[in-house]
Amino acid sequence: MSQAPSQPSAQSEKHLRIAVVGAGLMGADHVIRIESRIVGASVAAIVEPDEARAKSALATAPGAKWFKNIEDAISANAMDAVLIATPGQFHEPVLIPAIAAGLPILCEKPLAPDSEISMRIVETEIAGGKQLVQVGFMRRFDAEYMALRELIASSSKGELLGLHCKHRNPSVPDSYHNDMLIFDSVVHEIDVVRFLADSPIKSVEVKHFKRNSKSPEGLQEPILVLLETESQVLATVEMNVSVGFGYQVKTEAIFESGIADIGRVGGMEVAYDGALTTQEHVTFKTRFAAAYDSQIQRWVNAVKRGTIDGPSAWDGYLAAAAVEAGLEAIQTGNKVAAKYAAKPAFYSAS
Ligand code: ISE
Repeated sequence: MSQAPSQPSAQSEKHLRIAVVGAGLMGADHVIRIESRIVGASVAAIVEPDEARAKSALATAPGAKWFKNIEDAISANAMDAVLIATPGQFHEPVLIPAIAAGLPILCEKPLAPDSEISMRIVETEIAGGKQLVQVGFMRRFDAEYMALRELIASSSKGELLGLHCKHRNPSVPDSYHNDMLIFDSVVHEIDVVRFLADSPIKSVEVKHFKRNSKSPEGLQEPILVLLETESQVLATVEMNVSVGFGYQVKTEAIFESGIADIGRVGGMEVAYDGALTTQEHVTFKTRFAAAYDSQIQRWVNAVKRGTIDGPSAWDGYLAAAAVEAGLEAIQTGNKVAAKYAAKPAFYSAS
């Protein structure tokens, strides 16, 4: 019997009006992304107290209105969903009113600076009775990370034994300090190692390589971070933020009967004058551009279905709790066990 083609629901046809909160480096990039590459959504509001930043973002989103704070944007009913792209310490004051208003939210990593604030966000979401928050751990949307996750889950090369992660930035601003190595940068590995190994981070230990004299004053790096999962997978993380030459994120997975390598991306290869050169990324904005696109498109589609499609507020809490262990580890030199609250039943399906 032939079936009539299924009609797109009114929900899926709906155009999503997004408020982007924070028009700094990441927020400005997301505004351009939503306006030029995301289907079914546009930027309806820029929430940014700084006028110069707001104006420059508005120039790339002509249909958007400018608000200085989230409360004004909510009162004006300016959006259907919120993308928070401010630094982590400014997330809670935006998340709480947005959750209270029942708005779906994509919140850039980290969810919050520590586990206590993250737990408050989790509790607010639970009190509202609906999962509204997705955390922007974009690596989970990178095609190679996804393929590696599938390879690990298939057990086709045997059990996963360990991971070697390399996270290199060309440089960091003078405002970047030692703790940021953990809560701003290694937090990505904290989430993605748990995602790949499908097991929570059990402990964190930090060692220092010989200091790079090119690092900003006071910054003790590169560092070697050892993450051990509850399933006993050991991950080594080289966190190196003054490499100068480019931006690299690579992972090698060690299996019982094989090795897999991801992140050997690069641009055009040129053979010339006795040398083979490949263009390297210099920023996460290009290295993970496709992952950001996919993350936001899938989030937009999920919001229209009334759900999320990616790491939850609970994943954000778990990362914050492991970051705390990492901060103690970098400050004391000890191996520190991560402490987690019990998972609320509210998140049991995710
Ligand atoms: C930055 O905040 C990011 O999230 C980047 O992905 C990371 O590579 C960088 O180290 C962080 O500072």
